[in-house]
Amino acid sequence: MSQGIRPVGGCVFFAGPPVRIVMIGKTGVGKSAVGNTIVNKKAFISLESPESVTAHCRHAQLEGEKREVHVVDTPGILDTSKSVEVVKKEIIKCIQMSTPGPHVFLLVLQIGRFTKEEENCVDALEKLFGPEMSKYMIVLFSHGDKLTQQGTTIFDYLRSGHPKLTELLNRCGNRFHVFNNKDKKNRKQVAELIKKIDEMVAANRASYYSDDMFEAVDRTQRQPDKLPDGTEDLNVNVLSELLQRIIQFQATLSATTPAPAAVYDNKT
Ligand SMILES: Nc1nc2c(ncn2[C@@H]2O[C@H](COP(=O)(O)OP(=O)(O)OP(=O)(O)O)[C@@H](O)[C@H]2O)c(=O)[nH]1
Ligand SMILES: [Mg+2]
Repeated sequence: MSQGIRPVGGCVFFAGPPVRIVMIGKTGVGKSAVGNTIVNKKAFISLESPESVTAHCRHAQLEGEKREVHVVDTPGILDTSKSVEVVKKEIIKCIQMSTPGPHVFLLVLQIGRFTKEEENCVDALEKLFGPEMSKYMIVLFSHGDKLTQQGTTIFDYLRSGHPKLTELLNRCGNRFHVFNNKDKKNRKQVAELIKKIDEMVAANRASYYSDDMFEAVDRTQRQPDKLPDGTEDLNVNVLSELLQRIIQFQATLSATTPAPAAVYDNKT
């Protein structure tokens, strides 16, 4: 076997540089479960609940592997019910926990569920994190077991799916992956995800995601004791830029897609 490659749980897990993953998605889609599957332990609380389970960003790391894989779990910021203040605090924490910047944003969608907010979420997320963000996004479908139960494939699901879902995938460079978070022993699904992340990172010239605001927040937030709130040292301009971005982000999420233009009969 070549150096740096070794079998894990019956599959091949590639050694390589550290990878930082940030999970994004609506409440209840399975973000924390995806994080647990990646780090191979119960690092994040994952529960069936109509309420938000994850209230604050958390970090966990894959252990016992040659490769450093960091995961940042976030609350459901795609829910428009979250206040600007809550989103602000969590975005600051998320930036700090993924410093100097994430290699990938995993946009978690649940098989069988696609909401209005999710339709607009790439545009919205670009307003929040910056226009380059979609180059660093991979769509991660949770509940892959539903496909197996229905005897169908992800390709059938996407073909027969909402046109807006196809559009969303296009915006993310058609990068997607499926997880069955109930199949804990399946490390192959994780190895395949890491491979897709590596391919995307290579296409992004080995860089991680950052932008001016990200860097500004990161610079002032390096000290771990700043975690609980973390806004006190932020430059007023950076804070006001962040607030503006969150307002635009939420407005885009809740915007309804314009109906096709009405056809007027001008014969009268
Ligand atoms: N069958 C099945 N259930 C899943 C899968 N992924 C997640 N779930 C379940 O979905 C429910 C919600 O999962 P969470 O991980 O808590 O979802 P979340 O997105 O972190 O939710 P919030 O923290 O509230 O935003 C839990 O009961 C999970 O067990 C999956 O792949 N298959
Ligand atoms: Mg959660």
